Amino acid sequence: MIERSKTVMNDLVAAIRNVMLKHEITNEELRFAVKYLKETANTEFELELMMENFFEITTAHVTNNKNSGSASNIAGPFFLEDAPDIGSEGEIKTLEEGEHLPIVIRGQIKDLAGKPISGVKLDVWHSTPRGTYSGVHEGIPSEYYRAKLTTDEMGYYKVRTTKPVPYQIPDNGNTGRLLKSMGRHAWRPAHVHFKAHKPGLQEHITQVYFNGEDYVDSDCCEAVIDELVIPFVEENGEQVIIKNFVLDAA
Ligand code: MBD
Ligand code: FE
Repeated sequence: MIERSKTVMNDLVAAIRNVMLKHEITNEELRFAVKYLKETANTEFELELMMENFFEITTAHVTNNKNSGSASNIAGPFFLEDAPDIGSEGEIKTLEEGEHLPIVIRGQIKDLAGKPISGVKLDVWHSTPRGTYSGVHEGIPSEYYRAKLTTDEMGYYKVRTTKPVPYQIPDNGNTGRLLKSMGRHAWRPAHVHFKAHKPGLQEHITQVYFNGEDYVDSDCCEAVIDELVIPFVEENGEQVIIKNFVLDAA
């Protein structure tokens, strides 16, 4: 731990000092930054959001550089334990009100040797058709828009739900304001989150994005990875996203 800190923190301080010198940061600007960070930390969820927005994708890239399975991606702030268990195939509870497009997400989970893996617990969660998250934002109980699947004996899973929409990070908070001051917007493209785990395998956190949609090329979290941008295919009149997984060993 101390060795790690010696290496990393000395580098980090040096990197920040280089930026300060390059841009001739004044003491007033340093004080402003400290005040901004303090305010961020004193606002519930805001420091977490800021760090996830700017740096979580980098830890995903570190993981992906070491692994040979499918690409990991950021978790974001809205995973909840204890989503409804629906077996290998089922429906996510959705609210039928308003505009919503029914979709199917299905796929197969294999190990690095190409062998299907049964009994993988696969959490799936995503926004409502209004761009909010259940159990987090007002008015949607947590058993909606989330489910825990378990792959069948051939590693398959299949879930019916509604299509999520782009998500806007609160633009009146310190993360949204910082993004704006950087000339960037606070939107994420529509996405579906996944977390796969089974003893003996690495826990795998990822997302999928939809081919050709808004903000896929300008995600405020810069988290879109080509491999995770998936086209809809039509199967029996249904709009289907096929997301397969290859999981690395623990
Ligand atoms: C989200 O839904 C999300 O996925 C991330 C990474 C950040 C904020 C909201
Ligand atoms: Fe999200």
